[in-house]
Amino acid sequence: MRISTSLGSRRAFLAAAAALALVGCGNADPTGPLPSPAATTARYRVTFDATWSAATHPTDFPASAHFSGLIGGTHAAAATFWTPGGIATDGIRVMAELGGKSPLDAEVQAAVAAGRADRVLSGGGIGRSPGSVSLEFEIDAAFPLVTLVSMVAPSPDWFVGVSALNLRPGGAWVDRITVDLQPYDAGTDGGITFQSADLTLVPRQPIARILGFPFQAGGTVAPLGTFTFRRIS
Ligand SMILES: [Ca+2]
Repeated sequence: MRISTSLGSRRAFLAAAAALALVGCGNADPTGPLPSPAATTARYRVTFDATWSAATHPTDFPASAHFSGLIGGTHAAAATFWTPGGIATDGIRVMAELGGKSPLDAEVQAAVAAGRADRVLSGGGIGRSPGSVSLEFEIDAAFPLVTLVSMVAPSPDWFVGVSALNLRPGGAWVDRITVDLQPYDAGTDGGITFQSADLTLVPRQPIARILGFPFQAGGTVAPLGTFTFRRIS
């Protein structure tokens, strides 16, 4: 860069330098340098981009399509809050049927007390799909797994989310990871349409991906959106 000695140009140069300094500082700048991948703690922003719409899933698409507030936690491998093929806890049942954060938050908190989890993650929902929402959180190397879920609403007991997603595989924090969100059935309500009346299942059935009606279109079930986890510091 050429530096002029004239006062006006020097002022412009200083303003430009100050702007660059502003861009360069602040850990929240996703383009800035990140601390070591081996750091013991990291901070992430997860963005839930919901693509679910009448265009992606035309069968019975409900007029008030939305997603409940994000709920979950950071934890170690010793904790599991849901898994495909497993039976829903009361926390997963209430989240998937009603969009409630409790008692899933209490289940995470109990795991924190038992030394198997580190934090409850709780964020906003998406009032109308398609849409997006973000949540920032700290995560510790001793608890590098993330479980995070949201109810597909309205629905009997359908949800999207991740279970035990490892943000520190091989001892290195990932800079960015995007996960497709497939619809799951919590196995606690037998309704088959978005607006079905309550039909409690006793006993509960295993949590399973929904591979057919009403999400299938053109022979496949498209994801309802994505979670993108970006390390920000
Ligand atoms: Ca069900």
